Amino acid sequence: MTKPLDGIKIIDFTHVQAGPACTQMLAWFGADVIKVERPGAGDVTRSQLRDIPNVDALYFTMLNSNKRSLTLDTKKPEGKEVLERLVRESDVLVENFGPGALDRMGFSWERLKELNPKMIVASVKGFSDGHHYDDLKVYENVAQCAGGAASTTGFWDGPPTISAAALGDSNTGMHLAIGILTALIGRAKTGKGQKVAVSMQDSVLNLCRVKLRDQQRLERVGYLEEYPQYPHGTFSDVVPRGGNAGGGGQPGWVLKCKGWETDPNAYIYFTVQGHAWEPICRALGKPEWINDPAYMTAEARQPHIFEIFATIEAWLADKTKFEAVDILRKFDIPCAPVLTMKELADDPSLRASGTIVEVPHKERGTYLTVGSPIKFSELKPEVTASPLLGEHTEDVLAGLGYTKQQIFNLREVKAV
Ligand code: CAO
Repeated sequence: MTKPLDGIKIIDFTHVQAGPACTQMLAWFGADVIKVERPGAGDVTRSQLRDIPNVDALYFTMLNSNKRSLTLDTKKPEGKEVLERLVRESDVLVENFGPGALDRMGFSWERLKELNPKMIVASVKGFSDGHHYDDLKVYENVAQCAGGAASTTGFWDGPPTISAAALGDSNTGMHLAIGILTALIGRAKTGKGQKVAVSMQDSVLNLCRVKLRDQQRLERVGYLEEYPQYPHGTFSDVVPRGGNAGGGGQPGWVLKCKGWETDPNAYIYFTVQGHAWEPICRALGKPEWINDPAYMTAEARQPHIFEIFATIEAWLADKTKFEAVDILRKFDIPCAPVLTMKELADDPSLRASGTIVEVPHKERGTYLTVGSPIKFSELKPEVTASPLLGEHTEDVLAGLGYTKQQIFNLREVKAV
């Protein structure tokens, strides 16, 4: 089956998570992604958090599937020459080095454009160009703090809190993938490449859009009625942390189910959707609330919202999270069990849809990973193993026209 990105050659100069998540997705969709790694070491995640000695760590294998690996020392003249040849033949170069590293290597945007005017050069940095922090190196949690996620996550009486979801890393990679695909479509019209840049701060902030909404509402009216601080608590002049509040027009909370005393994940998320009030009352055995003026409108309910949640928790006390959702779904109530990584890994629906996949690997045996979350009618992305360090060096060099002797010479000077 031909894939939409067949024929697109990508130089994957990425490491850790933000860049690799982007190029992995493009590889699933058919691009030839050549991961360029430093000889002898490679991407640092190959050896970070290893669970098997001397074997590529899951951190690496789960972010670099479907790629080829070329080892290349791009600080050596011989390595630079290889990279130049590769640039001339490729469509996209993706990088997420620290600020200025690519320029110091001799591959500025101007130089890359000179080598290949059709080249799309895509970068992830912590902060956008010209930002007063644009010299900073950035990791996930730094970005979550700089992008507004941390100040708005957690409970009001606790410190700013980091999300486990990779809002700074993989999220930025996804933004970059959209940028690259847009630039490819643009190039098909103009014949010209371009520079695509995404900062981690901007990508986090983009997902915190609703919190900037709330900041402006707060400044205008002085309170936010969907936050637990309303109506009894106090608001300052900044968006507070709202615990597990719904955050939109529908109040919601994480509620205890049977077994919560011993199982830290025996919870469901319950949403009190306005138009589902009647079914909620029926499901809870509280028909008297349906037409009670103290409960019948969203506005009337807000001052009692924690009393309502306590009533729901009393109803949940003899039901597991799965039993509860099975009852509530019949009443069309938006809710879900709080699922653990173990439950997700074993979920038959996720296995069947290809969202959780088992991948055979030359050295690890089989490992689990998250497959494409994007589903197509005409494409079923297949996930293949991440490459071993330098596994495709000879192939790639031969494809660039290097003879066996030249490859030997490159090895001798440790350029590959
Ligand atoms: N051959 C020769 N040199 C290479 C090379 C290769 N194949 N690949 C990388 N290098 C060199 C770079 O040129 C750079 O050299 P100089 O600093 O001497 O110019 C050096 O390796 C270090 O690169 P780096 O700054 O990217 O690496 P780091 O470990 O110090 O920092 C990180 C890591 C992630 C903090 C930084 O890359 C960064 O801020 N990236 C942008 C933001 C980002 O993507 N962060 C998310 C990472 S996922 O959590």
